[in-house]
Amino acid sequence: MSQRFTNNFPVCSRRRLLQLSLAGLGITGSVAGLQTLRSQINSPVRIPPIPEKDNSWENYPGFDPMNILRDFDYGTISHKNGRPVREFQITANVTKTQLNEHVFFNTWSFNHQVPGPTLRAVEGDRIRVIFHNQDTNSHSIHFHGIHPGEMDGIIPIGKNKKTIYEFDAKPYGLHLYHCHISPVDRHIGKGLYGMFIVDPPRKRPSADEMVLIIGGYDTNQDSKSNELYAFNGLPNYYKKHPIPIYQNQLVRLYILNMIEYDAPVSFHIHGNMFKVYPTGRTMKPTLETDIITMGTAERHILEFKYPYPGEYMFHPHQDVIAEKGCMGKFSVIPRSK
Ligand SMILES: [Cu+2]
Repeated sequence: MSQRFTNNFPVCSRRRLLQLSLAGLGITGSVAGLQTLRSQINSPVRIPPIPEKDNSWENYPGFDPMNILRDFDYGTISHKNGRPVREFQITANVTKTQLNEHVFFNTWSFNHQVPGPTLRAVEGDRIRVIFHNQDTNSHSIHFHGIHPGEMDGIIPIGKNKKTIYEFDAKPYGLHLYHCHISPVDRHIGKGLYGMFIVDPPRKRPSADEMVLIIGGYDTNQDSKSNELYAFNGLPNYYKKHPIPIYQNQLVRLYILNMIEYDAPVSFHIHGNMFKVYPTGRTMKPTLETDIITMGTAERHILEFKYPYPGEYMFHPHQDVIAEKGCMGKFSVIPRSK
């Protein structure tokens, strides 16, 4: 069984607490301030309850973007030569997917979901991905990051064939994986992509962590444009089912653009600003803004806290794309609840 976590918990030394208290609060020798800081850092991340879905077409059996949002697959862990080996099982399949009230689409999917599972490791871990192609078309898994050429995942894996991709997780940052079989636009556009997070050796601070992958669907299959767009697989899902987050709690958003055919798209949140860690390759933000633009396969870590309760949209500012399904909302819940 894979080990899965929905949040993380802080590990913080006394020295680090003192550094934070001095740098973050401007408190020198204040016992009360240090106690407050200690309670803030030591309080575990709270994940708000997910509201029940109504009895609509969305109960069609399939993947649920609300589950994909905070689901991290850490693999099955063993040890070899004193370091962790994380083994992941990934299949490629055809999954009949209901995109909205009227449109069914045969997605090509990793583990029967679009996007595929979010794979997660720590820099330096050994990664072993056992890939089983259960589709009739050939597929592969190509990872971004640093690895040897023979593990680059560009060789077609045929129907009912298996292969193993094995490499070291590096460098730390936010990466991705996708099928790399020609025509790649079709294989990605039908859903064969996912996120690959390599955590830095020194953990990032505790936060409500979540994944959003922007995708497009070429439902008329003309290989020219997309007719529908989505965050985490289903158009307009988070518009109808806002993502609950807590007021003043740090959100760490891993965002990736996987839209084919269109020019780069932006990501914008309402009522707030976010800090940007480009490609997740920095420990300090390089920018604070409320909109960022990404080409296909470009990705960033964004961090923010909402100071006021309420509902806030997020979407690309290419508004045609937003209106064709790439629209969502955060529901900011007062911390007292
Ligand atoms: Cu493919």
